[in-house]
Amino acid sequence: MPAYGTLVEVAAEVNAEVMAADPAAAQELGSIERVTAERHGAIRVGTAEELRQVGQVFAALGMHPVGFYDLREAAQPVPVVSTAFRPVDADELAANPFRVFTSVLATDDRRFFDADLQRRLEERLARRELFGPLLLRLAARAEEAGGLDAEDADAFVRLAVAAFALSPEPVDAAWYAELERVSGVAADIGGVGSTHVNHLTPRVLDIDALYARMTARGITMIDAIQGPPGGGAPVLLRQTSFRALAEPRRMRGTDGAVSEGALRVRFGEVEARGCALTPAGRARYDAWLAAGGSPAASGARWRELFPDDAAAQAAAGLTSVRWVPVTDRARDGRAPEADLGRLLADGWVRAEPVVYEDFLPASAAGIFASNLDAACEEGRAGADDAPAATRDAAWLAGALGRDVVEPADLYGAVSARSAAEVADALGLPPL
Ligand code: OOG
Ligand code: NI
Repeated sequence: MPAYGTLVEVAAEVNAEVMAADPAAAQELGSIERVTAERHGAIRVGTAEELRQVGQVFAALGMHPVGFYDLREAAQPVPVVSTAFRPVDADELAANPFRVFTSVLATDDRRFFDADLQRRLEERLARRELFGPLLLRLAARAEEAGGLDAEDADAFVRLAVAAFALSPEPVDAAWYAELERVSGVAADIGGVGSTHVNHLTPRVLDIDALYARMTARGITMIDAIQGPPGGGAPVLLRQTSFRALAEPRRMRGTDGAVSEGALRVRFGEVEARGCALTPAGRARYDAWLAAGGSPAASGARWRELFPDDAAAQAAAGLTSVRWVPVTDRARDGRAPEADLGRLLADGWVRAEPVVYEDFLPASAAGIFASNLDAACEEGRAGADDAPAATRDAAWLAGALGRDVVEPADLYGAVSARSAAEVADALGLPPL
């Protein structure tokens, strides 16, 4: 993919420099080995059935659907709802730090598709096969048995890789163009016969430095870094990307003739991860966003909401942390009090940040939008806003045939478990 090599190279360069400056600080949110290996990809599918199948493929790899993101509600609406497949356990994530942001097309969104287009789109989607029967059988067996023998594992990986690769099959040019007129995302999903990984994001320890360096190398990045502003102890997730570049693609004309064309469907993205937030912290972030918060515009307002310092963020109950008893606390004749804020202030416990492992709907919509021609995503001229069938977290779980994990529950459980261990260690009642 054009410019991908540069992105990975610059990310490695920045990470090496941040490590050299202060290895302990650089690794507060994960070992350099993990951060270097870490990637997230993204795919898009067209139907509930395709979503169920993709859930099966990822289940074979210990990756579970976490989170529900409704990008139809974004400031720049995109006709998809999404989840992310990832390991759930902290240990498994450390060993296998991979996620796949997965979106399914909302073919019933009347702002984009009229009834006739919806019908033709759904007919085409129903006819195609993204994942063959052997791949799905191997995936189901891997999930059930917790693995496959070497030969089957090789076959599984080979078939899965092929299912997510950009297809050499010619694209029906007229159909693609018709969809593209209402939504570039719809064209990318329903205008072709297969799915593909559209980006594969490395993790970087200083995203501002990366942004500047990519620009200096002549690669045009999107206007802004998405997510919270930089500076201070990092929270949640900051992301930026460069626009999809044209790649050669065979196109089939209405006369059946195949010619060389080009499509822009794969782009480069990079991310920096920070500390997860408690529900109270997340409410602050969402309110900041809703009030028009953007990294460029409202640094000052941000600083009122989020203290710069990680300990102050934790003491204010904004960040999800793992509470750890301090074993070498100097004796001062005082007894520990049964309150986490006091224990932190009095030096009985430390607060270790819990890495935010998920995504942000507004940022995701921003990444989607930055990769579409503005004219594409306007939807259908004169479209009414007839309510679409409900596509909420329950719909997603039903389509997948699997529970969708709520990210906040995972972060809350880590904090609660560590608080219980602290209470135990210090001989205190439950905290
Ligand atoms: C997914 C865009 C969102 C992220 O990291 O939030 C995304 C897509 O374009 O399919 O990748
Ligand atoms: Ni992404």
